[in-house]
Amino acid sequence: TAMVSSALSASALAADMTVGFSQVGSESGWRSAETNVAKSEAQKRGITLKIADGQQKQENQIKAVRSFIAQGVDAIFIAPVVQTGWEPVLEEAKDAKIPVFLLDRAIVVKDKSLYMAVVTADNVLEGKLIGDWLVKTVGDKQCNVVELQGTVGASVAIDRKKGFAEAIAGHNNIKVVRSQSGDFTRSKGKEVMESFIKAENNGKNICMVYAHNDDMAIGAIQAIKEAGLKPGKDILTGSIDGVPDIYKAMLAGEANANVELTPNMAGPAFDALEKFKKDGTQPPKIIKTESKLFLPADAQAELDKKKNMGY
Ligand code: GYE
Repeated sequence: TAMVSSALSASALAADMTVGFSQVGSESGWRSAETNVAKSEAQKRGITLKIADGQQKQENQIKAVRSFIAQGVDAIFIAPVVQTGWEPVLEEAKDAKIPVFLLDRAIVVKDKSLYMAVVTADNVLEGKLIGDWLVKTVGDKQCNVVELQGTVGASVAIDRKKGFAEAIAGHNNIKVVRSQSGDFTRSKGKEVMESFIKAENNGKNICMVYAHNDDMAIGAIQAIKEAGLKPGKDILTGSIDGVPDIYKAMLAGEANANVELTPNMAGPAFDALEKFKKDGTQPPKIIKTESKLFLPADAQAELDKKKNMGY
């Protein structure tokens, strides 16, 4: 009977759990897919998930976390818009003994015990994979790159910039001539790309656009077309996420390289949380998701794969 009752209480635990999720917003297709997957992963497990949309503002996210603490949730998930400024609210969660999991972006804190684990890709590697691809693709040719950065202060933007820079370092024919934030959105990506094109001889001085996410790349592709140039040919593209539209652009010959990022960040966090609640198992501090480069030849298969992934 002891075994039966402990098995019962373990499953009852998951079913009774409420998790508060402070989401960044809905700035990108990937982000919306992440939200959708979080909902279905919670439902699958019988966990009640409360989602607060931070609308890309840290102050909104901090308010949401405080409200989750006040409601006495069993755990808090945060996709932190920027990497700094989280200590005070995380101290409050710690005092309330509520475990915190970070999803898809990291934070900078002295005291690592302020969160249980972060589920994230190696974002430096993502940037490096695109940079390595470019080095191989252009060979000795001169190549001026324009870079569309993600949200200023976001760990993923900092890391993706770093990885790309590392890959092209020492290749003096490749140079980042302009770099600016497009805030991870399609509209900002397009707008900033338009200004890059104007500043670089109507785009004729640009060999490649490196975008920290696909949505900005898709905006950039639009800007390139409107300037009378051919995306994917006159100006190469490389970006990160793997949203369906980037594979469609690849199939149309308008995008060249992509690193896929799973939108399932909540699943591994729920797994770790359930284990922790059951017998106190501490998860690894970093729960790493896979990063892989995809080229146009893979685009159709990738597009098909996306059907059941929250897009
Ligand atoms: O790549 C981008 C989103 O933090 C990993 O945020 C996430 C990034 C993702 O807006 O599309």
